Amino acid sequence: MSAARYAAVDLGASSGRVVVGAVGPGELSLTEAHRFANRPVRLPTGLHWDVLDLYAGVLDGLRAAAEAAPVSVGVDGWAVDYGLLDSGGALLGNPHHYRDARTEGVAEAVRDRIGARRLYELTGLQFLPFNTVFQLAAERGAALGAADRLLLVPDLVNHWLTGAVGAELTNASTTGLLDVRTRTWSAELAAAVGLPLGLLPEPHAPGHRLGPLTGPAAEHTGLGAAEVVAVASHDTASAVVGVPATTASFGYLSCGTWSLAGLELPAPVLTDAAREANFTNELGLDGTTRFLRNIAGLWPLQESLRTWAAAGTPADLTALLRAAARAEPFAALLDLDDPVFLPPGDMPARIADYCRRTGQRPPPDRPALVRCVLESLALAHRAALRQAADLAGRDLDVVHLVGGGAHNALLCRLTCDALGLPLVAGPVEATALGNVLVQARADDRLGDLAGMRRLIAETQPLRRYEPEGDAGAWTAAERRVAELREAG
Ligand code: LFR
Repeated sequence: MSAARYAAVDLGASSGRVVVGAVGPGELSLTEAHRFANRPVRLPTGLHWDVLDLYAGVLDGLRAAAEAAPVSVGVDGWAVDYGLLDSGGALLGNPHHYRDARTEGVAEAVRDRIGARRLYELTGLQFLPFNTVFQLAAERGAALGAADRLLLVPDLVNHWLTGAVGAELTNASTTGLLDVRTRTWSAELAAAVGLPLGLLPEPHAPGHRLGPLTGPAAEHTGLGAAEVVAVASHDTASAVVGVPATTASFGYLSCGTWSLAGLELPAPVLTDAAREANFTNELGLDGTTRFLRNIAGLWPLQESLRTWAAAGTPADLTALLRAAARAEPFAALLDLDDPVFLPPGDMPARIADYCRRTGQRPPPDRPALVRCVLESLALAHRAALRQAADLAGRDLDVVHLVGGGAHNALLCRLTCDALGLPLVAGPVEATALGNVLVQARADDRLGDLAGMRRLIAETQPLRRYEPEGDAGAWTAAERRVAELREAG
């Protein structure tokens, strides 16, 4: 059987891209067809996504992918954000960006009104101010009143490509509106934020066929013969599919703009301890639970690079990472859960302010700042994975770090040492691979999740790290971060 091709659309917070995956017996490879910028726009109404520009990028990408004659198309993207459509199908305004400040205060008020315990019992979700349920409570203006449908961003793209209306489950599970036990929308929670339940479309699982590309999408791309298949449309869910695990006792770090640190479990953990530790139970492929926690990830570093570039003094990241590897260890540390690191802005200034506020010397130069950010991230990885294992009653024998962070050898080294566990770095493209493999399975080319992962492990370049260095220094640093958190 020769290889078949699938087009994966992956929408990220700073860029989107379309890749073509080739899948055959013992064969799995990706070729990028098109990459485009995702530039959020600040309007008087807040921080928005330019979703039409993104969709234009998707169409151009699919047109470029058409040459490879893909059997199907799958779309994944970041979670929680949504578009509202009126009864004629028109988009009611540009979707808000989850880093917009409109949920400030609102999220806490809604949580306190419903009760943190009740929310967790129903949804199993970590408290993040931008969960869809809180964004809806913060909706101003007339859009919600005029809305007939709410579609999460990948579902919106699928709708424009095919006309189909639906809610893919892995992404629906991030909204704070899905009942974690029944996997249906919670009437109680929709009512609590004044959302008519009818706005939420019927959920479907990854692998569901949505139909062929139609209308302008088919015309523009030349892909009228291809079908759109729902993949694990939450990018993190696709990334977890793309983890090349070969044993059951693995932890994962999906590390890009965010780091998502956790375990794959057969069922949610809904204990008070899991809620208090702010762990989430999002849905994965084949009914699995993604028991994980959000960590700031590479965002503080990316925002620092952006700030320097905007000031006309861009950094050479490769040289900077080399210098950071030689910088003084544990000079300053950050609690990356501190809300000051969430919104866009001048991150180096914020890091310096944070250090002053917590009685630490601000990093004196860029390498020191990068060292501080990456050590803090490694410590957050350690804390989250150890806590996940503890809460789920599991032992870990290996950690997989997938996503863009796998490129960053210093981060991988620091994370491996902080955790004191073997770490397998890669694939960088775990999300796109997970997207492609779910399509290949819908095309009857693959079997279970373990088989998909075996194919990734056999075909993708991976790098293994073994822990080195002074374990005691990491324990001491962990204690310092805990103290910073308590003091903050
Ligand atoms: C990662 C991610 C996270 C989600 C955050 C916001 O790209 O999807 O899983 O919490 O973005 O949507």
